[in-house]
Amino acid sequence: MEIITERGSTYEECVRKLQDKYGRHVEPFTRKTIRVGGVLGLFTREAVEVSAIISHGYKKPVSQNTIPIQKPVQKPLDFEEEKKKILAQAKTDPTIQLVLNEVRDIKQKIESGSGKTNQSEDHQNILRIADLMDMNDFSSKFTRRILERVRKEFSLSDLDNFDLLQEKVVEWIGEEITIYEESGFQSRPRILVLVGPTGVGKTTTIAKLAAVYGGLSSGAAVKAHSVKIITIDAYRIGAKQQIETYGNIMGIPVSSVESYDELKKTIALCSEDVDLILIDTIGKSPRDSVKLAEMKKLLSVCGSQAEVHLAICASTKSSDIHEIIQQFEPFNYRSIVVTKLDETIRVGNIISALKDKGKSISYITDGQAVPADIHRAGVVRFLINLEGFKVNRRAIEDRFPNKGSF
Ligand SMILES: Nc1nc2c(ncn2[C@@H]2O[C@H](COP(=O)(O)OP(=O)(O)OP(=O)(O)O)[C@@H](O)[C@H]2O)c(=O)[nH]1
Ligand SMILES: [Mg+2]
Repeated sequence: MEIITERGSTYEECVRKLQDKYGRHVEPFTRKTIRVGGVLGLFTREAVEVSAIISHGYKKPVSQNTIPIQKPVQKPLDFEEEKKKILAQAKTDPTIQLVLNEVRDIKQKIESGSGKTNQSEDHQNILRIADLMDMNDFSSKFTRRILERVRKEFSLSDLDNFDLLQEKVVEWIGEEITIYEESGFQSRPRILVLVGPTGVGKTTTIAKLAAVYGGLSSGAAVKAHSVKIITIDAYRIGAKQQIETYGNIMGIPVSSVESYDELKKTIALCSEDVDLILIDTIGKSPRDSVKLAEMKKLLSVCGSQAEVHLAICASTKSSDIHEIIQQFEPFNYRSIVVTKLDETIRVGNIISALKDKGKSISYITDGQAVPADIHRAGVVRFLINLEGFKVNRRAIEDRFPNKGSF
């Protein structure tokens, strides 16, 4: 007696195959459902495996005289061939490529320990730091980098000193923040354009900048310049009035333009007597690529000298920040204005995303008051906002001196 197994798409197919091979000497006795084919466990199919007993009386048919009866036998499953087909398809099919990339990412994450830490091996204080980073919404990639640095640069005895450890970590987080180097008023007029998604505070920020650079802000140690505001947001009800109201109160001229030619003419007309032109734009969804392209075309009149800044709200979730950064890339923006910092207590998401994308921060805004609630970006401001970390303010101020605040 011999036990053999046969695989096929259905139970009937397996039995037919067995009978073709062994005739009446075969007796199926178990069946089970299995999964076959696929790549990395994906795209597998269900199949059946049947085990059967071959009785003693079975002899291999060797006669050359017998003419085998040609039955319409289904081609047996060739699993190797199936696998090759799927792999070949995977190379050209974008959906399969996407899934495979995600599987690779997940695999990498699992292999590298999810970004947090290896719970069983790490020092207690490293785990505490990992939790604090998590609490502040830092990305797992960012946290992993900081923890690797801790493991590399801290001896076991130093790790016991939690105050020292957190002080260093705060400093290292600060090193990951890039502050925009303002070029100032070298070219005249300086043209500063603010783009960004809807409702992030662009118009309010333009008004704040106008007041600060126009010398209207009492606390700001900034020389008074002659400023002009141009808005290309002429279509939306209320948008024009909003910026004109600010302009009227501050005594700063505001022009509203609708086309490339109008913008060109307006810039040319005021170029002689204005130090700074601030351009407010229409809030755009990062998904609306057609409208973004139209606006880009209109703004191209400002030339490559124009400083474009992208406004992003501090509480935007990480995946959206990545999308915004990417979709506004065609504007060649130089830096990011982080708005509404007052509306969130967690800044890890924005710090991580900007580090990932290699972007600097130019200004931050932290309230609705014009012009009080705008500041030149500084590392310290982000660090003192960190939740749960004991921050030695004097030490970080020494380490990251402010380059002329307002
Ligand atoms: N809390 C807080 N609110 C702000 C800040 N900046 C602006 N705002 C408020 O956010 C709202 C939208 O501000 P806008 O300046 O109109 O935003 P916008 O980006 O120009 O909007 P759109 O032109 O519609 O795209 C207003 O109520 C502002 O007062 C800030 O830093 N903190
Ligand atoms: Mg606006």
